[in-house]
Amino acid sequence: MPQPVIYPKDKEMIVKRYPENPILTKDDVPAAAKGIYNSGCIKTKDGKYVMLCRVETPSMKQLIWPADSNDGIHFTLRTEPIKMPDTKEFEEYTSGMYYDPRVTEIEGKYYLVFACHGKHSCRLGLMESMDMKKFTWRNFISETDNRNGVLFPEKINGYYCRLDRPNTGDGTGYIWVSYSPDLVHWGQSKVVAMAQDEWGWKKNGPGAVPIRTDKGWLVIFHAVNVQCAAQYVYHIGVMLLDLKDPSTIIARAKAPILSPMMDYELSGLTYAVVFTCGAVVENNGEVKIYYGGADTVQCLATAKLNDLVDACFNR
Ligand code: BMA
Repeated sequence: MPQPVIYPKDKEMIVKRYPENPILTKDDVPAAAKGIYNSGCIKTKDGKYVMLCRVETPSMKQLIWPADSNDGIHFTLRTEPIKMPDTKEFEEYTSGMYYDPRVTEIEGKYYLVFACHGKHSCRLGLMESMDMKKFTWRNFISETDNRNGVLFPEKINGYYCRLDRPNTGDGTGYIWVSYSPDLVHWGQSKVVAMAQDEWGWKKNGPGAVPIRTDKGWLVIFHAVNVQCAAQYVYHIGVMLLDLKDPSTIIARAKAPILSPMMDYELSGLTYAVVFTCGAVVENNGEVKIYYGGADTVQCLATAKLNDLVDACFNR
């Protein structure tokens, strides 16, 4: 039996929480809300940040509500959430629950992938935008019982490529990859990463938009371990996927890079959750990781891109 890894102190906290976390709370929403969390975020072509906030209403519906920022830290919510289509098809598959949006820029256009929940469980929906101001619905991109969809920022071998997390029959779920020529038809699906033995984790799923590095696609993901009394705890981890074949893991950190520890991560609508849907890489190599705390508040942490890549091999 191999000995457990002993981590040196300097590897302990490569991710630094923003000292004034949370950066958004329900009080920042211009309407009654129970929480604001698990928001996607992108730095747009003009250097501004747009966050797509998951806002939970008092009746536990979920809205996607854009917010703007000049510095990636201080965000102001717009006056209204994104309007979803008023169609029979939408009514059939959703019940006012749209959540965990990820936003990817591909060839100058922005694409939003998010969970759409309704009487048939949960599917992935796709919207697009040229300017992050006007959003247009495109289509559903998965069957039922699939969440955490995220598009890669470029085509791979000529195809759009997405990670997601279909549920399995036994209550676990893990990361898969699929390809599409047109963002309508999807296939060539393969398993990417099952739950990790070392952590005894129950399930995992994609988080932020994959980041291209010279060592592979850096994926910042979430993973769940189960404590006593069947309590799920959500952590954040990192792995590197092959640039040309993202179903191949090059390296995966053996320990989480962020685990719930602060009050705002431990206590809220759900106990002990850190959950990311977005990250922004700055020119100086800093990565801003946006994450939800306890399914209640929106938080920020930062790390150096090199440290995150290094953690995949050494943590
Ligand atoms: C997952 C997702 C997330 C949520 C997490 C913890 O299954 O639904 O939106 O943050 O559970 O409750």
